[in-house]
Amino acid sequence: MHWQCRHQRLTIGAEPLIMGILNVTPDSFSDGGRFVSVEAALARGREMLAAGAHIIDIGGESTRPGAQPVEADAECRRVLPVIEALAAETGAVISVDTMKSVVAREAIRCGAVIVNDVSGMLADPGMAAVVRETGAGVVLMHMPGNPQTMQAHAHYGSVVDDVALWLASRLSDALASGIAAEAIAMDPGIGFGKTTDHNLHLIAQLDWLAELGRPIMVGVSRKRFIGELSGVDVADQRLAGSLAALTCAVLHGASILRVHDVAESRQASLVAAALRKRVHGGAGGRHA
Ligand code: HH2
Repeated sequence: MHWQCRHQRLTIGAEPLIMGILNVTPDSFSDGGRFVSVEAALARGREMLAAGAHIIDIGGESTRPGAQPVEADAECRRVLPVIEALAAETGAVISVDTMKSVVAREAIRCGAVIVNDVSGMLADPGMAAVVRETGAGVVLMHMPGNPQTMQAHAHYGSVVDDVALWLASRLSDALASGIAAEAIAMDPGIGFGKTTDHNLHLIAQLDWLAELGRPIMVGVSRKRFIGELSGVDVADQRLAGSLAALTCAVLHGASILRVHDVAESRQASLVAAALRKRVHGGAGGRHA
């Protein structure tokens, strides 16, 4: 399978793609405030590429529960200089984490090739046109409501069925608006309007989402459910738990992994992907 992101054709195959997180925000839950200057953000981007990241996801608005929205102008001022400089210097595959079509269009002009929209293109009616016209790749993520309200929406019949149905409907709307199937990736939105139990169900039954026929991305890195399960309050001390969740996600079909800790996640993902091949009867067979 391929993920076509403008001129970049990413292979979705044996090796999961690692998307390194670069939040140019003062308030993100884990790395907020650390990379607000262009120089610090660039240095972090270079560091993640050297550690083996395939994609750098640059965001200028925190989506943690209860985070305050940011105006488009301010979001552009945060992300555009970093995208432009990193794209020019490294030629890296860059994704912009935004729900605003204006920010997405400008980010693509500056060199981004993927729009990571945590609202599944529902927040801004102009988003689908930007994706279609530019040929950018797009991540359609499940989030009920918005970051201010999503935890109040953490009620499902069956979380896996409900998220799969929601994503299927976002996928068919995207196709109906003229976006190519090859440009689309899907994400269950771990931690977005979900309890720990919901997150566990989604990760352990990710295979159902793979039935949609598009690459599955997951973001478990350092999230609150890892802290709840392990009793670790400090987000950047949740690496081991994050790798456990990431391994399970890969075993169940995740092929794009949004992470803070690139080298460690890449190592875990390569081992998990090799195991996945054996679990599902790939090369070598049962007794090899
Ligand atoms: N999680 C976050 C942000 N964007 N995008 C996708 N596709 N999937 C995710 O799971 C996802 C995402 C939240 O994490 P982070 O960016 O580290 O924090 P914040 O939103 O506070 O900036």
